Amino acid sequence: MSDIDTSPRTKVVLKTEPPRLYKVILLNDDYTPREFVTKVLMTVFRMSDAQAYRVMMTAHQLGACVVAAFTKDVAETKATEATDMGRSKGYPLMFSTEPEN
Ligand code: TYC
Repeated sequence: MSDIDTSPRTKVVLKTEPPRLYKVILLNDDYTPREFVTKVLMTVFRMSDAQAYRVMMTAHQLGACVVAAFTKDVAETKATEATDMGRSKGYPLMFSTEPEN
């Protein structure tokens, strides 16, 4: 047997951070019909009618409402899809994204 010590002297510590989440925010406007906003929330964010109505009314009354949080890609895709549904009908409906924390 050799006298050479071949045991590793460095310890590898694996650190994985959970992915940063991004909020999707619904912004109020004066033109998009309430029922249409509710329908978009149900379609894109899979909310119940009651949930979607509550989120829509919160944005209507306060100016904006957090819809949900997702990974960056998913948040941006959903915000674009929801904004485009309004644009396709000529409405200024707007969804934005921002990092959580
Ligand atoms: N304020 C709009 C109206 O009175 C309805 C509306 C609610 C639009 C929420 C956008 O994010 C919104 N018709």
